Amino acid sequence: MFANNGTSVFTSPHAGPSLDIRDNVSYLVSGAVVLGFSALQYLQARKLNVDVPAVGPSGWLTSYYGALKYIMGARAMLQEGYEKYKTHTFKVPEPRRWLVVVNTSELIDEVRKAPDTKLSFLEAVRDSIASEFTMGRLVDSDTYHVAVVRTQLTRNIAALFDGIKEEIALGFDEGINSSGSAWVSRPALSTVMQVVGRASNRVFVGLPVCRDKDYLDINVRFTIDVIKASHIINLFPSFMRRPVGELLTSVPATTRRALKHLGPIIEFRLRQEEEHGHDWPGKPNDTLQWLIEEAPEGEQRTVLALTQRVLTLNFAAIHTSSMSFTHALLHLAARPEYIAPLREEVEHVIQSEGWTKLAMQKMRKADSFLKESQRFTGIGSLSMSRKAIVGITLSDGTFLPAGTHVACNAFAVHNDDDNYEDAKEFRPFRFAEMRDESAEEGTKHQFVSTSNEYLPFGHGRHACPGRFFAANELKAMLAYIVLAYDIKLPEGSQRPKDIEFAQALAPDPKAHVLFRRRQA
Ligand code: HEM
Ligand SMILES: *[C@@H]1O[C@H](CO)[C@@H](O)[C@H](O)[C@H]1NC(C)=O
Ligand SMILES: *[C@@H]1O[C@H](CO)[C@@H](O)[C@H](O)[C@H]1NC(C)=O
Ligand SMILES: CC(=O)N[C@H]1CO[C@H](CO)[C@@H](O)[C@@H]1O
Repeated sequence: MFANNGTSVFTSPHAGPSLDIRDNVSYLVSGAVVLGFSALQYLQARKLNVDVPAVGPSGWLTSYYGALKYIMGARAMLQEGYEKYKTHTFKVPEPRRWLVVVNTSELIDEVRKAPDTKLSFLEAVRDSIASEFTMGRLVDSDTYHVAVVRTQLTRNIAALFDGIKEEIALGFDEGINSSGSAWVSRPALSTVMQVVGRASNRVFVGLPVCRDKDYLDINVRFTIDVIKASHIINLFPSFMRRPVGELLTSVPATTRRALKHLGPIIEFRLRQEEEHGHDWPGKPNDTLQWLIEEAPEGEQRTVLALTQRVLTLNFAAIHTSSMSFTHALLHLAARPEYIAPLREEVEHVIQSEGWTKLAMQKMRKADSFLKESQRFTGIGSLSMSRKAIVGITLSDGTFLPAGTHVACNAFAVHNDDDNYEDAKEFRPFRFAEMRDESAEEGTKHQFVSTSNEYLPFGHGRHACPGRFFAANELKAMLAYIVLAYDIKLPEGSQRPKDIEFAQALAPDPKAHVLFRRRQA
């Protein structure tokens, strides 16, 4: 049906002035075809039903109204399910499918412990972001970067800390760009995103590219490209997804832009290794280098594969860390009484330890502040999304047919008074207080520790491998801000309402914070 018009259905957006009636007709025809296909996809996906109570309307058609409600207010529906079906598993209507949500601690354990051959992390990712076509086949088929983040990156945080700190200080100073004692108003999220982008890429790819505006812009954009692309790709049946991904999304163009920056660097490093062997002189200490060294021989050791893998790391790191930090920054600006105790701790620790990883470890109040912020306003209301590969029966008797998506009710678990005293209150130092109780509690309530009651980084086998890096980076950011700046919200305003979109909870991207060089 596309044949008579060749590829012009796809390429005509770039064809410029030659747009004519025929193009318009082909737009209409292809639009109708897409609609037809996507309607089929949607209706079929909903046919896979799980026999547990539903939150919201559960009729085959009315559940689509439920899905709309879910997109605009997932937290309320997740809380409703949590309260209504105390010990039960329940389901909520995502636009494309029913999502089964488990509540009890035992069931969270079951999800955490289930092998990937039964409840698959990767298959859930594939269904949500179409990774084969967005991250690329090479990254999708071999996720060795996860091990590189877990081991090499985590082990080298101390060695790389000076660079991280330098990037954070320069990033904030340039982004805030205040002079004298004047307050300046800056958009919180985009200011933070620049800092996170620079600091993360200092350890991903090093200087000077980690400061390149275009390179940073590409990496910030890539995440958005991928999410948008996945919505488009997922409208189509499997056999059309590759061409759709290539022709109708901006992922290929963004990847090409990234290749311009990383291509020459990767080529140089591959050549050095060929000529001088494994320990070539001047070999950098960064994630790209570890990725090169760990890459299986063959197509993974190519410029394209390595570039796509660096983009994938940025996908996992930048928006997550930036949104998490912005949530915390807005909490702090709204509650200036917590600036003094944080400052006192940071000054004290830096005085004895300098700007080091060890110092970050000793900043318990800062650690607690960031942890509480993620408990109170995590960036996702769900955690540990998995897809059942085979039919499995949970210990509460729930049968999940093969293909079912299941997740844990992070938001509700975090807001349960049984799990946290006065759970509905933001108490920034609650974890520091718990840690002071005993040595065991001391490790249990660190920012990076996960549990059935603390799910922002997931829990178990797939718990975020980047969280050790993220915790150090975010703490250094918080420490730098309180040491170098005074902050507050614009006069007379409150912490802007967070933005909910399905399970995502983002700080308002328009929210501004006022900064000035620290006065006292
Ligand atoms: C505050 C910032 C971050 C948050 C809230 C976060 C959260 C998460 C969550 C919830 C998961 C899925 C866990 C599961 O389903 O069990 C995950 C996985 C992952 N994260 Fe993070 N993350 C953050 C920062 C980072 C950073 C900085 C990196 C890289 C340096 C990173 C790399 C990854 C990777 C590679 C995975 C996939 C793990 C796997 O395939 O097993 N994340 N993250
Ligand atoms: C890289 O870091 C390790 C420690 O993690 C250190 O031993 C090594 O000397 C560093 N190499 C370079 C080139 O800085
Ligand atoms: C920083 O502020 C000064 C004036 O206060 C302005 O001239 C300059 O363009 C700003 N720099 C950036 C990068 O925005
Ligand atoms: C809010 C709520 O009722 N949560 C329940 C989730 O399931 C556990 C285990 O059955 C209950 O103890 C919680 O009360």
